Amino acid sequence: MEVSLIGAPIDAGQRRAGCIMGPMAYRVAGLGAAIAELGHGVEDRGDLGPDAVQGAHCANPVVHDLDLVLGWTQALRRAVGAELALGRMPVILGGDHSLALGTVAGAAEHAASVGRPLFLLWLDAHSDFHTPLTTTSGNLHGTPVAWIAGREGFDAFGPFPAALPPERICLYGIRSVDPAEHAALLTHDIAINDMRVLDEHGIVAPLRAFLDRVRAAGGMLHVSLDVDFLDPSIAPAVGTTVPGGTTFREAHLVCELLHESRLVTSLDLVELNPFLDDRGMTAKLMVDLVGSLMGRKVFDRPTA
Ligand code: B3U
Ligand code: MN
Ligand code: MN
Repeated sequence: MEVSLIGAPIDAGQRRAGCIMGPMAYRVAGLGAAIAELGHGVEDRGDLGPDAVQGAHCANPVVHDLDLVLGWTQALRRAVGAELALGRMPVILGGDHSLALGTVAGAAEHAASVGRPLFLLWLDAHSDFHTPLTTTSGNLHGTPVAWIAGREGFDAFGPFPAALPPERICLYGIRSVDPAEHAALLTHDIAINDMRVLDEHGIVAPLRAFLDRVRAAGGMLHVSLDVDFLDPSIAPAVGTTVPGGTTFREAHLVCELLHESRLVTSLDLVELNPFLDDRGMTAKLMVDLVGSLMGRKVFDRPTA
């Protein structure tokens, strides 16, 4: 695999300072070397900046930093599309989750241009299914999945390029859903693997079922990994910790299955707030998880 690291130091999609240091923390924790060690080519494209956008309007007065988020969305959309067009795998180092408005748009545009369906795996404690009109926090990091699914209320963003039908979206690890998101999710047929589902069926079966669908459709797969997918005891460096997250071993298993599937074509690493970390443990864990996603194994069994 040829991997391109893209720094996206955006923190405008939420209110807690610190996410802006995310890309640098991944570099300090050795992300590039960890990927190269597994035999992949790695290019670090450095940090991206937002396009200049001014005067965007939203009818919901609590929404903040709309211009900045729009500027990042445009820049990331282009950057991800360009890497995929080169046949490379973009790995975006966030930055808060609003960056996925841009990365998934870029991936969707590329997939449409090559005639393949794009699938989305959202590894997160939250469903991020608000629209700018329903959010009560005003934080746009809680909105990407809604735009990607083609919901209304994103006038400032324009229509999502090739909106994903619900069967191509999989929410995984969910344990915090606001009432307006809940109501909207009930009217969409998106696979919601909340912790109730994962506790009952285990971490493997629901993921395998989704990956089988991606494979059968010849799809591309964008994975968006929010730090709060992980339990706060092992990943404290995130602004919105939610108890009851995935364990160290479950998270590695998810990443190993993703590697074995060979389906992942682009990846976001989001919401790391190094200011809240404990001696870099969260940054290091995220780097290790990317290692598992890119082929690191404890024991390499020959496959038939
Ligand atoms: N749903 C809440 C909380 C939230 C969403 N994503 C994160 N937090 N990280 C909101 O503000 O929309
Ligand atoms: Mn999120
Ligand atoms: Mn989250």
